Amino acid sequence: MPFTDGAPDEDALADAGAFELEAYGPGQNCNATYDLEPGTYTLFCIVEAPDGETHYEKGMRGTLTVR
Ligand SMILES: [Cu+2]
Repeated sequence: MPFTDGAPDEDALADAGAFELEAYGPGQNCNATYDLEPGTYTLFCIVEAPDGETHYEKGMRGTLTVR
C-alpha cells in the first residue's frame, strides 16, 4: 500500500491508477455508478481522524471484485 508513516503517498497512488470517489458521511450510501474493468480493486479511506491516524490505519479498507 502506498503509505509512508501512515500518510498516503499521493504520487504512488496516482502512478498505480488510483482515483477518488466522492466522500460519504456516516450512515449514507453511495448511489453512484462507476464503469470499471473486470479485476480486483482496493478501496480505502484516507480521511484523517482527530488522533492523526487515517481511517485506512483504523481498518477502513476493503476489496472489490468486478467480474
Ligand atoms: Cu473514512
